[in-house]
Amino acid sequence: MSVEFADRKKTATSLTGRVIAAYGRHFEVEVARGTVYSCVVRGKKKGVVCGDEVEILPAAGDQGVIETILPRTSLFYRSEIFREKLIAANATQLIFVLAVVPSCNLELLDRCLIAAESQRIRSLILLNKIDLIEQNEHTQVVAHHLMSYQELGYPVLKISAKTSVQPLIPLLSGQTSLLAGQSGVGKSTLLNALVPQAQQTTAEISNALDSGRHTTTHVRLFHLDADSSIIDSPGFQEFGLQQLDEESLARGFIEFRPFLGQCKFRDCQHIAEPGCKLLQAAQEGRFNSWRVACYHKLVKSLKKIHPWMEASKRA
Ligand SMILES: Nc1nc2c(ncn2[C@@H]2O[C@H](COP(=O)(O)OP(=O)(O)OP(=O)(O)O)[C@@H](O)[C@H]2O)c(=O)[nH]1
Ligand SMILES: [Mg+2]
Ligand SMILES: [Zn+2]
Repeated sequence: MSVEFADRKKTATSLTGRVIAAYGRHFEVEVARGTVYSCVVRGKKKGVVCGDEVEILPAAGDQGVIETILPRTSLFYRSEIFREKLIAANATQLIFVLAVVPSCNLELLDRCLIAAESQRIRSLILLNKIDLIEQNEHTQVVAHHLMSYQELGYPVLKISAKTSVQPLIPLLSGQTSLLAGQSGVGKSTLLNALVPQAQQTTAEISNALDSGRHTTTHVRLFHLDADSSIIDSPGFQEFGLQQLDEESLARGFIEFRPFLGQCKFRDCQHIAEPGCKLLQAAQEGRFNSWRVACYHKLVKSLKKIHPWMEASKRA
């Protein structure tokens, strides 16, 4: 995605900072550790997101105006047909959090891994609330299933945020990590255990609905040390990938990559085409069948979006 209004000239009085919180049209921008400006964006332009490096023009007191978004190294976002939701910029690592309760949605996991791959963000899978696993047979199956992701190269960690986050700490060093996942899986609880002064609000899940209560409503970044930070984000129930074309979608499945570009037809979608090397590899049992099924479901769900639709999503 292009960075908007990056053409503005830097003025002598402008400051460079990082967006540490995004509240709709208001943003907190940290220009030095502990020095935070409350900012709006100049004009009607939008698209500023937590984690963005920006140039601001200070105004009265601790107020400021965001003038420029500096180039991003990554942008993690989801996109449904009529709506795009930017989540965080410049994250280097996605921590996809699942939990014993509420029940895991594994399609969300695949979708988030694909979105992260498309932005060259590395991913870590974290199964939380492991203290409850004895009571839950379904998650015992899921935990076993997650080991296949470890074989693909994604680290899988099983922890209890309520007991100890110690195993997670070495994996955060030098990274800007983004906590993402369904509501109620314990993202903010993990955050509070890692950054006790954060005091993010957490809430009991609804057992009746088997879901969280959407407690976190805004994206916010916290420092772990001089080189590492971590971002808490609101839980989601769905994760659209309309921003991706068929090729990026296939590349999002890392195990498919060695077979891409070798099919008989250059525009092969790997559904039922003759001479498809990916389908041949699938038939030879080289992939997990549910990943192939997930790819087919996603590629068929991609809708052709007209340019006017794309523009209206961001207006
Ligand atoms: N038993 C147990 N409960 C946990 C653990 N981690 C979190 N919880 C509980 O799970 C509930 C939801 O936790 P939150 O941290 O609010 O979940 P969240 O992912 O931030 O949810 P949203 O902000 O809605 O996206 C709270 O009642 C937590 O106390 C854990 O490791 N074990
Ligand atoms: Mg939360
Ligand atoms: Zn093919």
